[in-house]
Amino acid sequence: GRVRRATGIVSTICDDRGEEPTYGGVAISDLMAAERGIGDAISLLWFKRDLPRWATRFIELVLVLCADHGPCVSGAHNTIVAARAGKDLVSCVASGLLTIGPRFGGAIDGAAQVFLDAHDRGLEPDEFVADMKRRGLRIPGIGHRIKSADNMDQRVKARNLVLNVDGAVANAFLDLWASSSSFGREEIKEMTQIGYLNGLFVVARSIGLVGHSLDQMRLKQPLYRHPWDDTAYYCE
Ligand code: Q5B
Repeated sequence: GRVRRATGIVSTICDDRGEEPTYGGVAISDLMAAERGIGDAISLLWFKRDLPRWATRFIELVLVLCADHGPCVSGAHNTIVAARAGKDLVSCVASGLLTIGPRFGGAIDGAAQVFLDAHDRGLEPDEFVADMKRRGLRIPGIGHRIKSADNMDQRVKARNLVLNVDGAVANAFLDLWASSSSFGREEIKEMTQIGYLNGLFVVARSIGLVGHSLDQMRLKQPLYRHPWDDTAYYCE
Protein backbone atom coordinates (compact mmCIF):
# COMPACT_ATOMS: atom_id res chain seq x y z
CA GLY A 1 0.00 0.00 0.00
CA ARG A 2 0.92 3.69 -0.04
CA VAL A 3 3.34 4.83 2.61
CA ARG A 4 2.32 8.18 4.08
CA ARG A 5 5.13 10.57 4.89
CA ALA A 6 4.89 12.47 8.18
CA THR A 7 4.04 16.14 7.60
CA GLY A 8 6.63 18.79 8.40
CA ILE A 9 4.13 20.95 10.28
CA VAL A 10 1.12 20.22 12.47
CA SER A 11 -1.31 23.13 12.80
CA THR A 12 -4.68 23.23 14.53
CA ILE A 13 -5.95 26.81 14.57
CA CYS A 14 -6.50 28.20 11.08
CA ASP A 15 -7.33 26.35 7.86
CA ASP A 16 -6.58 28.37 4.73
CA ARG A 17 -7.18 25.69 2.11
CA GLY A 18 -10.74 26.61 1.18
CA GLU A 19 -12.19 29.77 -0.30
CA GLU A 20 -11.57 31.62 2.93
CA PRO A 21 -9.64 30.94 6.15
CA THR A 22 -11.40 29.48 9.14
CA TYR A 23 -10.51 30.53 12.69
CA GLY A 24 -10.98 27.55 14.97
CA GLY A 25 -13.37 26.08 12.40
CA VAL A 26 -15.40 29.29 11.92
CA ALA A 27 -15.27 30.95 8.50
CA ILE A 28 -14.17 34.58 8.70
CA SER A 29 -17.21 35.67 6.66
CA ASP A 30 -19.39 34.19 9.43
CA LEU A 31 -17.44 36.22 11.99
CA MET A 32 -17.96 39.35 9.88
CA ALA A 33 -21.66 38.65 9.35
CA ALA A 34 -22.18 38.24 13.08
CA GLU A 35 -20.20 41.47 13.72
CA ARG A 36 -17.83 39.66 16.02
CA GLY A 37 -14.68 41.39 17.25
CA ILE A 38 -11.03 40.90 18.15
CA GLY A 39 -12.00 39.11 21.40
CA ASP A 40 -13.72 36.45 19.26
CA ALA A 41 -10.69 36.12 16.96
CA ILE A 42 -8.44 35.59 20.01
CA SER A 43 -10.95 33.21 21.55
CA LEU A 44 -10.98 31.04 18.40
CA LEU A 45 -7.29 31.24 17.46
CA TRP A 46 -5.74 31.02 20.94
CA PHE A 47 -8.29 29.23 23.09
CA LYS A 48 -9.65 27.24 20.14
CA ARG A 49 -13.26 27.58 21.24
CA ASP A 50 -16.15 29.99 21.11
CA LEU A 51 -16.11 31.83 24.40
CA PRO A 52 -19.27 33.59 25.62
CA ARG A 53 -19.69 37.30 24.93
CA TRP A 54 -18.81 38.30 28.51
CA ALA A 55 -15.45 36.54 28.16
CA THR A 56 -14.58 37.97 24.72
CA ARG A 57 -15.65 41.40 25.97
CA PHE A 58 -13.28 40.98 28.90
CA ILE A 59 -10.40 40.10 26.54
CA GLU A 60 -11.17 43.29 24.60
CA LEU A 61 -11.23 45.29 27.82
CA VAL A 62 -7.74 44.00 28.69
CA LEU A 63 -6.49 44.96 25.23
CA VAL A 64 -7.78 48.52 25.61
CA LEU A 65 -6.48 48.78 29.18
CA CYS A 66 -2.96 47.66 28.25
CA ALA A 67 -2.68 49.33 24.82
CA ASP A 68 -0.35 52.05 26.06
CA HIS A 69 1.10 53.66 29.15
CA GLY A 70 2.91 56.68 27.78
CA PRO A 71 6.34 57.31 26.29
CA CYS A 72 8.43 56.65 29.43
CA VAL A 73 7.84 52.93 30.00
CA SER A 74 10.49 50.46 28.81
CA GLY A 75 8.73 49.33 25.62
CA ALA A 76 7.74 52.76 24.36
CA HIS A 77 11.14 54.18 25.23
CA ASN A 78 12.93 51.55 23.15
CA THR A 79 10.52 52.10 20.26
CA ILE A 80 11.05 55.87 20.39
CA VAL A 81 14.86 55.54 20.46
CA ALA A 82 14.74 53.12 17.51
CA ALA A 83 12.42 55.41 15.53
CA ARG A 84 14.73 58.35 16.16
CA ALA A 85 17.64 56.23 14.90
CA GLY A 86 15.81 56.04 11.57
CA LYS A 87 14.65 52.45 11.83
CA ASP A 88 11.56 51.13 10.01
CA LEU A 89 8.21 50.54 11.73
CA VAL A 90 8.65 46.80 12.24
CA SER A 91 12.12 47.23 13.78
CA CYS A 92 10.86 49.99 16.10
CA VAL A 93 7.94 47.88 17.31
CA ALA A 94 10.13 44.79 17.69
CA SER A 95 12.63 46.81 19.72
CA GLY A 96 9.85 47.83 22.12
CA LEU A 97 8.32 44.37 22.30
CA LEU A 98 11.66 42.85 23.27
CA THR A 99 11.55 44.70 26.61
CA ILE A 100 8.40 42.82 27.67
CA GLY A 101 9.50 40.41 30.36
CA PRO A 102 9.28 39.57 34.07
CA ARG A 103 9.77 43.18 35.20
CA PHE A 104 7.79 44.96 32.49
CA GLY A 105 4.44 43.76 31.18
CA GLY A 106 5.47 40.11 31.03
CA ALA A 107 4.70 39.28 34.66
CA ILE A 108 1.11 38.21 33.95
CA ASP A 109 1.77 34.51 33.45
CA GLY A 110 4.18 34.45 36.41
CA ALA A 111 1.56 36.13 38.60
CA ALA A 112 -1.13 33.67 37.48
CA GLN A 113 1.21 30.75 38.23
CA VAL A 114 2.02 31.82 41.78
CA PHE A 115 -1.56 32.92 42.59
CA LEU A 116 -2.95 29.61 41.28
CA ASP A 117 -0.34 27.62 43.17
CA ALA A 118 -1.06 29.51 46.40
CA HIS A 119 -4.79 28.94 45.92
CA ASP A 120 -4.25 25.22 45.29
CA ARG A 121 -2.10 24.95 48.43
CA GLY A 122 -4.83 26.70 50.41
CA LEU A 123 -2.55 29.55 51.49
CA GLU A 124 -4.03 32.69 53.00
CA PRO A 125 -2.72 35.89 51.38
CA ASP A 126 -0.38 36.67 54.29
CA GLU A 127 0.95 33.10 54.23
CA PHE A 128 1.54 33.41 50.49
CA VAL A 129 3.47 36.67 50.90
CA ALA A 130 5.53 35.20 53.77
CA ASP A 131 6.27 32.09 51.68
CA MET A 132 7.52 34.15 48.72
CA LYS A 133 9.62 36.29 51.05
CA ARG A 134 11.12 33.22 52.72
CA ARG A 135 12.08 31.89 49.28
CA GLY A 136 13.61 35.27 48.36
CA LEU A 137 11.26 35.72 45.41
CA ARG A 138 9.53 38.87 44.24
CA ILE A 139 5.80 38.45 43.76
CA PRO A 140 5.01 38.87 40.07
CA GLY A 141 2.08 41.21 39.51
CA ILE A 142 2.80 43.30 42.60
CA GLY A 143 4.62 46.64 42.71
CA HIS A 144 5.07 49.48 40.29
CA ARG A 145 7.82 51.99 39.53
CA ILE A 146 5.56 55.02 40.09
CA LYS A 147 2.18 53.71 41.30
CA SER A 148 1.45 53.16 44.98
CA ALA A 149 -1.39 53.39 47.50
CA ASP A 150 -0.82 57.17 47.47
CA ASN A 151 -0.72 57.39 43.67
CA MET A 152 -3.28 54.80 42.67
CA ASP A 153 -3.28 53.04 39.33
CA GLN A 154 -6.83 53.58 38.04
CA ARG A 155 -6.46 50.50 35.82
CA VAL A 156 -6.28 48.43 39.01
CA LYS A 157 -8.06 50.59 41.64
CA ALA A 158 -6.88 48.79 44.74
CA ARG A 159 -5.53 50.81 47.68
CA ASN A 160 -4.96 47.96 50.09
CA LEU A 161 -3.01 45.62 47.83
CA VAL A 162 -0.74 47.32 45.31
CA LEU A 163 -1.47 45.01 42.45
CA ASN A 164 -0.03 46.27 39.20
CA VAL A 165 -1.81 45.87 35.88
CA ASP A 166 -0.08 42.52 35.25
CA GLY A 167 -1.29 41.15 38.57
CA ALA A 168 -4.80 42.48 38.05
CA VAL A 169 -5.10 40.87 34.62
CA ALA A 170 -3.69 37.59 35.98
CA ASN A 171 -6.18 37.55 38.84
CA ALA A 172 -9.17 38.41 36.70
CA PHE A 173 -8.19 35.84 34.08
CA LEU A 174 -7.88 33.08 36.68
CA ASP A 175 -11.41 34.00 37.78
CA LEU A 176 -12.58 33.95 34.16
CA TRP A 177 -11.11 30.50 33.58
CA ALA A 178 -12.46 29.16 36.87
CA SER A 179 -15.97 30.48 36.29
CA SER A 180 -16.16 29.27 32.68
CA SER A 181 -16.99 25.60 32.33
CA SER A 182 -14.93 25.54 29.10
CA PHE A 183 -11.55 24.99 30.78
CA GLY A 184 -10.15 22.04 32.74
CA ARG A 185 -7.76 22.34 35.67
CA GLU A 186 -4.65 21.01 33.87
CA GLU A 187 -5.42 23.12 30.84
CA ILE A 188 -5.57 26.28 32.97
CA LYS A 189 -2.21 25.42 34.51
CA GLU A 190 -0.67 24.82 31.09
CA MET A 191 -2.05 28.11 29.77
CA THR A 192 -0.27 30.00 32.57
CA GLN A 193 2.97 28.20 31.68
CA ILE A 194 3.18 28.70 27.92
CA GLY A 195 2.47 32.40 27.58
CA TYR A 196 -1.26 32.96 26.96
CA LEU A 197 -1.53 35.92 29.32
CA ASN A 198 1.73 37.63 28.44
CA GLY A 199 0.52 37.21 24.86
CA LEU A 200 -2.41 39.50 25.68
CA PHE A 201 0.01 42.20 26.84
CA VAL A 202 2.10 41.72 23.67
CA VAL A 203 -0.95 42.18 21.43
CA ALA A 204 -2.27 45.11 23.45
CA ARG A 205 1.01 47.00 23.79
CA SER A 206 1.79 46.51 20.07
CA ILE A 207 -1.03 49.00 19.47
CA GLY A 208 0.77 51.61 21.57
CA LEU A 209 4.20 50.81 20.13
CA VAL A 210 2.97 51.28 16.56
CA GLY A 211 1.48 54.58 17.72
CA HIS A 212 4.76 55.76 19.31
CA SER A 213 6.72 54.76 16.23
CA LEU A 214 4.39 56.65 13.88
CA ASP A 215 4.34 59.62 16.27
CA GLN A 216 8.15 59.98 16.21
CA MET A 217 8.28 59.62 12.43
CA ARG A 218 5.48 62.15 11.96
CA LEU A 219 7.28 64.57 14.27
CA LYS A 220 10.54 63.97 12.37
CA GLN A 221 12.42 63.62 15.62
CA PRO A 222 16.23 63.62 15.38
CA LEU A 223 18.63 60.93 16.59
CA TYR A 224 18.33 60.39 20.34
CA ARG A 225 21.45 60.59 22.48
CA HIS A 226 21.11 60.29 26.22
CA PRO A 227 22.52 63.41 27.97
CA TRP A 228 25.86 63.19 29.78
CA ASP A 229 24.47 65.07 32.78
CA ASP A 230 21.93 62.29 33.29
CA THR A 231 24.59 59.58 33.26
CA ALA A 232 26.76 58.57 36.21
CA TYR A 233 30.21 57.69 34.91
CA TYR A 234 32.29 55.50 37.21
CA CYS A 235 35.16 54.85 34.82
CA GLU A 236 38.72 53.99 35.82
N1 Q5B B 1 9.79 44.77 45.99
C1 Q5B B 1 7.68 46.56 38.98
O1 Q5B B 1 10.06 48.01 41.31
C2 Q5B B 1 8.91 46.59 39.84
C3 Q5B B 1 8.38 43.56 44.89
C4 Q5B B 1 9.16 43.61 46.03
C5 Q5B B 1 8.43 41.55 46.67
C6 Q5B B 1 7.60 42.41 44.68
C7 Q5B B 1 8.83 45.58 41.03
C8 Q5B B 1 8.73 44.14 40.55
C9 Q5B B 1 7.25 42.26 40.04
C10 Q5B B 1 7.26 42.26 38.51
C11 Q5B B 1 6.00 42.87 37.95
C12 Q5B B 1 5.06 44.30 36.16
C13 Q5B B 1 10.18 46.30 38.99
C14 Q5B B 1 4.95 45.78 36.48
C15 Q5B B 1 4.24 46.82 34.08
C16 Q5B B 1 3.37 47.49 33.01
C17 Q5B B 1 3.27 49.01 33.19
C18 Q5B B 1 4.66 49.66 33.48
C19 Q5B B 1 4.64 51.14 33.80
C20 Q5B B 1 2.70 49.56 31.88
C21 Q5B B 1 9.04 48.01 40.41
C22 Q5B B 1 12.10 48.21 46.11
C23 Q5B B 1 11.88 47.28 47.26
C24 Q5B B 1 12.88 46.14 47.30
C25 Q5B B 1 12.18 45.03 46.54
C26 Q5B B 1 10.74 45.23 46.99
C27 Q5B B 1 9.41 45.42 44.85
N2 Q5B B 1 8.54 44.68 44.17
N3 Q5B B 1 9.19 42.63 46.92
N4 Q5B B 1 7.65 41.44 45.57
N5 Q5B B 1 6.84 42.27 43.59
N6 Q5B B 1 7.49 43.60 40.52
N7 Q5B B 1 6.16 43.68 36.86
O2 Q5B B 1 9.50 50.25 42.32
O3 Q5B B 1 14.19 45.48 50.77
O4 Q5B B 1 14.63 47.50 49.34
O5 Q5B B 1 15.45 45.27 48.61
O6 Q5B B 1 9.74 43.52 40.23
O7 Q5B B 1 4.90 42.63 38.40
O8 Q5B B 1 5.34 46.52 33.78
O9 Q5B B 1 3.60 51.78 33.75
O10 Q5B B 1 5.75 51.64 34.16
O11 Q5B B 1 1.48 49.57 31.73
O12 Q5B B 1 3.49 49.90 30.99
O13 Q5B B 1 11.63 49.92 41.04
O14 Q5B B 1 2.37 49.30 34.24
O15 Q5B B 1 7.77 45.91 41.86
O16 Q5B B 1 11.25 48.89 43.27
O17 Q5B B 1 12.93 47.19 42.47
O18 Q5B B 1 13.66 49.26 43.73
O19 Q5B B 1 12.30 47.48 44.90
O20 Q5B B 1 10.57 46.66 47.12
O21 Q5B B 1 12.70 43.76 46.87
O22 Q5B B 1 13.04 45.77 48.64
P1 Q5B B 1 10.62 49.37 41.94
P2 Q5B B 1 12.63 48.20 43.51
P3 Q5B B 1 14.42 46.01 49.40
S1 Q5B B 1 3.58 46.57 35.63
